Amino acid sequence: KHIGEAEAKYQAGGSPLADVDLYKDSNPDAPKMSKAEFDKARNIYFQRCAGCHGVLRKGATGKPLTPDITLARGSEYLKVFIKYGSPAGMPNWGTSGELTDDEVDLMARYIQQTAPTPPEFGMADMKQTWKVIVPPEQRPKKKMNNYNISNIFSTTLRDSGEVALIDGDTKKIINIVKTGYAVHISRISASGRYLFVIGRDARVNMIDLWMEKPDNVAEIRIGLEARSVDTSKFKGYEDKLAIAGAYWPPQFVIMNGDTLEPLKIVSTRGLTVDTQEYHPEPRVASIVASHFKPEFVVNVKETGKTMMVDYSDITNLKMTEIGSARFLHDGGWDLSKRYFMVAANQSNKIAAIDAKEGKLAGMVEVGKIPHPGRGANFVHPKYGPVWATGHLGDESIALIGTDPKNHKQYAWKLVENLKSQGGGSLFIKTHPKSNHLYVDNPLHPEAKVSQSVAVYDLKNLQGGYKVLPIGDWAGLKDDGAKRVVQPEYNKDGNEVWFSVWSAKDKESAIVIVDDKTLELKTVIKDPKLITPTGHFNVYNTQHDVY
Ligand code: DHE
Repeated sequence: KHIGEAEAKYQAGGSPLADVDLYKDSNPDAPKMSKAEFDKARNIYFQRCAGCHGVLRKGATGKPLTPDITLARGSEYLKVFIKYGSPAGMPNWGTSGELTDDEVDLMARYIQQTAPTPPEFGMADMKQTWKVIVPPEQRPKKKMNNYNISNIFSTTLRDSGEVALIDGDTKKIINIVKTGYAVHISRISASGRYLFVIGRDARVNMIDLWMEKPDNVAEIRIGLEARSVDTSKFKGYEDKLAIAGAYWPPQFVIMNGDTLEPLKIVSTRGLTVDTQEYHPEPRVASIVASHFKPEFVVNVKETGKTMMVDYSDITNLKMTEIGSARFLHDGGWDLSKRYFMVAANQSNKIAAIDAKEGKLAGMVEVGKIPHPGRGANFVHPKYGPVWATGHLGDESIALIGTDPKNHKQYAWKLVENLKSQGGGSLFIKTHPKSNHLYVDNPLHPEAKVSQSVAVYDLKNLQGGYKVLPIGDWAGLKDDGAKRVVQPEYNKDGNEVWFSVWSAKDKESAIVIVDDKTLELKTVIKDPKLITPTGHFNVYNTQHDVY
């Protein structure tokens, strides 16, 4: 199996646009399709193909598939490509059994039609979906429960469209909260009171952790498909504003931090950083809130630009546009929280964005398809503060120097490469109180690797890694995929939590490891823990500890 395929399958996670009824009369030059055939193909396209090839099929990490190109190739050629895949990363949808020959034929005809354009989603649409479930004046004036809320974990239950709030002290489920579908991330307001989550379907939920039983207090849809949300953290603006970014339409929206009332929508359509050509659908990837200025750091995938959005005056909105490389995806702060390290994943680079000066501090060539999550920060005996990322496309762990003041010669350089279990890594994590660095490999083709995690001793990085069989430790009753996803520490930094993620009809679990002994501490199992993926500790997320 070639590496690009893991990346392509990862991007084929399914889009809510699959359910939007879009039918265009077929292109007169394209092979004929009935409406029923078109609808079926459109659904498959948004489930499997749009992640790489784009909603409008203009190309992103995958090649463009507009009719000017596909008609010239012709049905027979396209069918072979779809069925058998290509070494460049196109999955073998036919021979892998995921599409039948009839479906391969259908898709070959579909991509010769003009791509249907999904509708826009503006202020009126947002307002229609906006609900204040508990208005601010009816909310508690103080914390009404006995939970140690800074050690709560918000765990995505991907396929059930919920998050589980789990008490990090007792390991008991506090509540299962209804949210959008396949919540991508959880973020915490500056005060630590409010939890914000966003579903793939662009539904944002705001949960009040002060309620006797923490639950939703507001909700809105900000588009048709999305991945990112955050809230204002600069002094004087704590809990004041929220922001969410959409994949479709390509835009972000600034909202009231109390109620989610939408205030200002900004389009990200524009020119790419390198060839400076117009791109019709630059998706909003990671968003973080700056600690240095009243700014949101908004990373735009297809244009390869980071927008520093000044929220101090949203009527006269000022934005600094920092160009780096395509295609910006995920990232996290360095140890000082001044530099945002963002993966330009198809360029195999990490860009360091200086949030204090509002400019590009450096670009570092790393391994194939860096995928840090938020990355991992620690102090290296020789290189000083470093930030680390794993990769989807190879087995390297890149350590990058992040201290231009006291370790100038190493700043924004790849100072060391560690070897891990293999590619297919999504997340890496450490904690200021820990001597360990954990690296997952949920997309590795071998079960032995995808069901385990590698741990390095920060005091002896050259000593290699130890493998913890997290999937086995879960002791699940059926033989699911058991992909081990996302190491996350508790507040004290002495436990590490992992999701053991199997399909929705199979048992999944959360496995907790004692960080000192690297032994199993607890397994959380519950019939309600359906497809757990990301999990976010309140304190560590609130303070950007990673
Ligand atoms: Fe993610 C972070 C997009 C697939 C779990 N993911 C992110 C971010 C983006 C993103 C833009 C950064 C958000 C931020 O910091 O503001 N993810 C995408 C995709 O486009 C992609 C490739 C394909 C898709 O169809 O969604 C994708 N992601 C996945 C998965 O398959 C995962 C494992 C499970 C799932 O939800 O489907 C997954 N992504 C996560 C998690 C984070 C994340 C847990 C947050 C990591 C963190 O530590 O901050």
